[in-house]
Amino acid sequence: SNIEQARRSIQTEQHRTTTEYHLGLLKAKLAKYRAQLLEPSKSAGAKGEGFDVMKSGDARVALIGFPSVGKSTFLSLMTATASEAASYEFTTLTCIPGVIEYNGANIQLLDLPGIIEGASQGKGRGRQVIAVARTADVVIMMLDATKGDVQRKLLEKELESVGIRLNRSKPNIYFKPKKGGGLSYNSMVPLTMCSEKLVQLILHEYKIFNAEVLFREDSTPDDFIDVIVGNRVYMPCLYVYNKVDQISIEEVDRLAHEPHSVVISCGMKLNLDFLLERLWEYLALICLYTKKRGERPDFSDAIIMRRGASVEHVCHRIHRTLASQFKYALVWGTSTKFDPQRVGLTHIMEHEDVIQIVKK
Ligand SMILES: Nc1nc2c(ncn2[C@@H]2O[C@H](COP(=O)(O)OP(=O)(O)OP(=O)(O)O)[C@@H](O)[C@H]2O)c(=O)[nH]1
Ligand SMILES: [Mg+2]
Repeated sequence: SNIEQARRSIQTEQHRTTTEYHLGLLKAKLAKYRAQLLEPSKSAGAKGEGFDVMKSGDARVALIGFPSVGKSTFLSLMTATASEAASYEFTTLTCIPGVIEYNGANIQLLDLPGIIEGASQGKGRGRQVIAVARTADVVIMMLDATKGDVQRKLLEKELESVGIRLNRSKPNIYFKPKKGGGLSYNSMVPLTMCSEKLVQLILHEYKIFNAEVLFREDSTPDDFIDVIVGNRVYMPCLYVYNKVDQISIEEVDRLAHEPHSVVISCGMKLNLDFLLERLWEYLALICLYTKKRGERPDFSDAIIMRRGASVEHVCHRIHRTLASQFKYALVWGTSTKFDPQRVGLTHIMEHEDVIQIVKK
């Protein structure tokens, strides 16, 4: 009957919510346990926290992948650095930096040892590799196209478990622990996954009894845990399927259509230009050119900045005292309506804009 049906659906719903609820708590516990695991142990051998490679250039890209997928072959192809490549696994044992020059920018590319399942728990050199990955602006996850997308899922899990979030933005939750006053819980949208009770229990798990919480989107318990635990990194990632010379055209087509994916063959030098174009997008860099009054812009020497940089950022880049002497700037390019346009310090620059700064 209808009543029977309704009752059943309510029961299912109740079952679903309690299950979600327990799962939420369990996840909070697990996240706490993992965080403890990751804390550098005070005992011997704790010093190898990463491979000490100096950051250089305008951005850093880390090559992560299983052994023998072609990471070193790729580095040797794209940069002037040679990194030994061989058909046996674990050829690379340390971090080898190279530089890709693209659009006038120097992009540091790091070849790393292959990682294996369990890397996040310290298997192989996993921890060191992951420590380096956390310092990158973009991760290239290199995958063996002949192995389908199994490798991708495994590595995603490894990185996920150490707090690296790929191609996701930071949860839009305001969270502030307080000295007293209990829990203040608010949301700007209807929440379907985080009830006040669950939020409270998760916080108790972290011994937080006084806090201000404001959900600005319909977040999951996992998102909320991420915000409490902190130290998560949100990182753009390109999944690069190498060795497509070894698979069928249909399979190439399928892999190429996956989100954030690029297919290449280092062996046959296929699609490498396209990969660079995508990498540039993911790096979110812009090139700016400066111009002196009455002179032509200096197109030989680009200033490389992050997307979203303002005129003030540009001033700081040119000279530390320039912003304080700033009167106005003239900008030519896609960020302005007129060519040139007079702008102030807060104006946001765009790729290939030309700027002339006028001092007081
Ligand atoms: N068929 C084919 N083989 C490739 C391609 N790219 C690399 N290889 C081969 O794959 C093997 C492994 O390459 P490496 O560059 O050493 O791999 P790696 O990822 O650096 O490996 P580890 O350092 O052990 O982690 C070598 O024998 C390469 O010649 C490709 O596009 N196609
Ligand atoms: Mg290698």
